[in-house]
Amino acid sequence: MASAEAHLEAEALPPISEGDMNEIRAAVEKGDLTAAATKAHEILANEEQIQLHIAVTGESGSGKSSFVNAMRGLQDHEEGAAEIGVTETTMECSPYPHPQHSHVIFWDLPGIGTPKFRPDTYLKQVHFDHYDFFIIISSSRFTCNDATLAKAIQARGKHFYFVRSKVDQDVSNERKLYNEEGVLKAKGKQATEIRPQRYDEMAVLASIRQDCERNLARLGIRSPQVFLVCRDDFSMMYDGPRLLKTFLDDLPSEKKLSFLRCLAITSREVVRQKKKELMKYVWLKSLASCGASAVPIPGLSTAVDIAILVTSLKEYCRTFGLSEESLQKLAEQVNKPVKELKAVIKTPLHHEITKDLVIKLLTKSIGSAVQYPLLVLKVIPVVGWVIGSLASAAISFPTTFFLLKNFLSDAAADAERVLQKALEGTTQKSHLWS
Ligand SMILES: Nc1nc2c(ncn2[C@@H]2O[C@H](COP(=O)(O)OP(=O)(O)OP(=O)(O)O)[C@@H](O)[C@H]2O)c(=O)[nH]1
Ligand SMILES: [Mg+2]
Repeated sequence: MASAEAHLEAEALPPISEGDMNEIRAAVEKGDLTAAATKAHEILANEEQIQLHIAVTGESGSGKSSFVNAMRGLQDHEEGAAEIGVTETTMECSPYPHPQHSHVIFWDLPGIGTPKFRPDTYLKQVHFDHYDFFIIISSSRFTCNDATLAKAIQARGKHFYFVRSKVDQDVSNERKLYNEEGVLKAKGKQATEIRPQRYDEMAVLASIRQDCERNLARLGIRSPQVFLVCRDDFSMMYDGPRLLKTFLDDLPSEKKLSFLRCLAITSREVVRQKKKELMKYVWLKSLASCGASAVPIPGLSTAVDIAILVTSLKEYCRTFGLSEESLQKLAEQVNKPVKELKAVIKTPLHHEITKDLVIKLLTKSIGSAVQYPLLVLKVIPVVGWVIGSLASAAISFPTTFFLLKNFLSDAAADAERVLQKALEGTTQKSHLWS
C-alpha cells in the first residue's frame, strides 16, 4: 500500500446538491452520525442509478451497429453484440447496455431517410427526449439528412457529434497509390496535384476531415467538427481518443463518472480521469460506512459497515479492469499470456475482494488514521472538521477513508502498469488525450 501522506491533496467534491450537502452537515453537527451516514448512502445509491443514454444514428449502412459494438468493447461476432451487415439491418431503436456497466446504454437507431424513417418525423419516431447526446455517423460525405438531423438536435438543446466511420478503408485505399517505400505510384496530373509525393497518413486524415467539415459547412452547419474513426481499435486509433475525451468534457458533472466507468483503459489519461472522479466519492463512502450497519471489528477499536467497503473495492477493480475476465480479454487482444499482465499487479483482483481481506486492510490503514487524523480533516472538505469532533467516528471515518483512498490509488497504478505491459513490444502506442 502506498503511504497515506502521499495521497493527501485536497479533494474535489462530488457533484451533489447543496441541499444534500447541508443535510449531511446539519446531521453531523447535531451529532447524529447515523442520519449523516444514511444520507451519504442515499446519495451514493442515487449516483449508481444514474443512466446515460447515447444515441447512435445516421444513414443505413454507415456503421452504426459496428460503432455501438466498438464502444461496448465487443467484437461484432461476440455474444450480445449488435447485428451488423451489408444490407439494411437496424429497423428499430435497440438498447445495448455496456456489458460491465449496464447504466450506460448505447442506442442503435434505425438509419434516417429510409421510407419508414423520414427526416421530418425521425426524431419523434426515435423518442428524441430519451437520449443524453447523439452521434451522427457517416461512412462517406455527410448528407442533407445528416445536417437536417444535426440542426434539429441543436435546436432542441442537445449535443451531437459527427463521426466519419470506416476511415481504415480510406487510409488503405490511399496507401495503395504509393509503393512500398511510400513514393507516389500514380503519375497522372490529377493524382500528383492533389497528393504529396511521399505517403503521409496524417495528411490523408486531415484531408478527409477537412472535406467532411467543408461539406457540412455547405449544408449550413456552423463550425462543424468531425471525428474520424474505425471500429477496430476504436478507442486507440485516429480520432477515437479525442472523441471520447470530447464526450467526457461535454457531459454534465453528475454523469461523468458513469461514462468514465465504462471507458476501456487505453491511456494513462483515462486512468487518471477515472481515479480523479472516483476519488471525489471516497469521503461519502467512508461516511456511509460509519452508519447504522456499522459493526465493531474484532481486534480493532472501530465499527465499520464492511459490506460498503467490499462493494467499493470491487467497483474500483471493475473500473480499472482488474478482474479475471477483463485481463483475459486484454491478453487475447494483445496476444500475450494473461500471466504476464497479472505479474505487474500488486492489488487483489475483483474476485479476491472479501470481507476478510477488507478487515486485513482496515488493520493496516488504522495506523494511518491514528497518525494523520488532522490531515484527514484538512483534506475532506465541508464535513471533515465536524466528523473529527464525533467520538464514534473519530477512528472509523479516517480508517475507511485511508483504506479506500489507498486502494483506489494502488488500483489505478496497477491499471497503468497493465496498460504499459500490454503495449510493450507492440507498435500500438498508448494515446494521450491531448
Ligand atoms: N472497414 C470497416 N468496415 C466497417 C466499419 N464499420 C462498419 N463496417 C462495415 O460496414 C457494414 C455496415 O455496418 P453496420 O454497422 O451494420 O452499419 P449500420 O449503420 O448499422 O447499418 P444499418 O443497420 O443497415 O442501418 C458492415 O459490413 C461492417 O462490417 C469500419 O470502421 N471499418
Ligand atoms: Mg445497424
